[in-house]
Amino acid sequence: MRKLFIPAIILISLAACRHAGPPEPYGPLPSERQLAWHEMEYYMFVHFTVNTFTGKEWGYGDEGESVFNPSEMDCRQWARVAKDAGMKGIIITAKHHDGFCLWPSDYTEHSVKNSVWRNGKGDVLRDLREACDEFGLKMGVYLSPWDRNIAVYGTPEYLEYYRNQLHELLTSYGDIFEVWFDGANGGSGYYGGARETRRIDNKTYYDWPKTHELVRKLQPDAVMFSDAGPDVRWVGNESGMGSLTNWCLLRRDELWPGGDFARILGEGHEDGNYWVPAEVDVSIRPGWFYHPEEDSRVRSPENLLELYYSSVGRNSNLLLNIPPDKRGLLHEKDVESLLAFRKIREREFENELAGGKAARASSVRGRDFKAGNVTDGNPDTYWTVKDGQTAADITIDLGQETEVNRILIQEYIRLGQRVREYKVEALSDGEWIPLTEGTTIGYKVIRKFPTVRTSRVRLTISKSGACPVISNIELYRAPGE
Ligand code: FUL
Repeated sequence: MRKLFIPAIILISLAACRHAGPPEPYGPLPSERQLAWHEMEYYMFVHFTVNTFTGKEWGYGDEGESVFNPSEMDCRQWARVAKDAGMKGIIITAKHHDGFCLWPSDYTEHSVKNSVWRNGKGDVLRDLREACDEFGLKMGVYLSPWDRNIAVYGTPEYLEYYRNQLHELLTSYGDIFEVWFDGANGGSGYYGGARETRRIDNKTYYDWPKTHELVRKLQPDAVMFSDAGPDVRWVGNESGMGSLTNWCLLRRDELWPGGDFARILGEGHEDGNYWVPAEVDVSIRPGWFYHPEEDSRVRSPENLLELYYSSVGRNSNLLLNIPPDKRGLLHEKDVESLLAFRKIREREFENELAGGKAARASSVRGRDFKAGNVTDGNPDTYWTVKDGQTAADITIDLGQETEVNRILIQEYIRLGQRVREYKVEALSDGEWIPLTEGTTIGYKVIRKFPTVRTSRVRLTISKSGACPVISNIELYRAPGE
């Protein structure tokens, strides 16, 4: 009897262990379209319009269509460069504040159709679609809500105009991954000849919910960006800086595009009731549009790498603007810097040291959620602990003394964003020494620290909204330091 009884207990507890189910989701969760967006990480912004030819940043709206005349227009060059740079998509200013449309819109005369470029038969959006398809890139559109050209701007009629244009863009150019709604509204403009200042109420004028509905209907897989989402939020600055504390969560109903929310947008809201992650938009040059006098002020590859750490490394996507010049080409200086940035980025993350290495945790929820899941290279497996445990640690055993100076950590965000405080330490001469510490993790953080020689690296999560769920940890020895 006794002999039978003991194995039965073991069997029962083994079975319980094996069948421990996944934790319940915690808080707001990302949609499938947002999950796909997170994985985009790094893509190109293209600012191109009459400003490229007039030298302005904000066209007044009275520019003649003939001004737009790129001499060597080639969207394939943009796409090839984006691909070679390691980017996954391109978002284009289909219409900037000046109101000039890069596609032959049926709703205005102020577009490429009345330019001399290709005798009015050109369509930048069509060219870009073909180029993106050829190079395996996703495509996104920016359609400025502020329009300084059109007479009806400021009236309800404009909203119909704006939605008609959105309808054209979202039905004529294939799958769109992101629709970009700018919050800028400056006031003065041409407005069909009125040449006056028009003020609108950012909060109410655009009736955003109706526009959002239209986008959802026409392109259900597209995310919508604005200061306040609904799917992706502005990071609150244009200098390339993601916030160190960065919740993918937002009380988005309290905010609206163009409102004064820069500080909130950096961190998001820990108690936000929607998943609205941050996107860092920044230009490779001082301006958003091409100006020859800025040719000497293109960001260096090293500077771009810093931007990468302060955006992708801080749980944000990086939307990097590379403005085409008057030829309609990305300028040689920008291309050179961009491609060199790819090289140094690849060198930075060349040697992943944790992959396949053993890991041990302070506790484990069950067999399916073991510590080793963080080093198995599979984004669908994760380490987690029992419900109610909001502090835990996990140690990666590198097997031998190894130099390390970067750590990459990812939460399994399908179950929500949880971690509020963590630290990373290394075992050195029998003692745990601090390497780095932080607050939020989310989709991804990458942290730098001075090179250390160690055989073990430990991540300790000291505060978490619910049991932490970590899908991936990577360690690197980047050159230098
Ligand atoms: C701002 C605009 O005013 C700039 O011209 C640029 O398009 C930038 C991305 O957004 O709000």
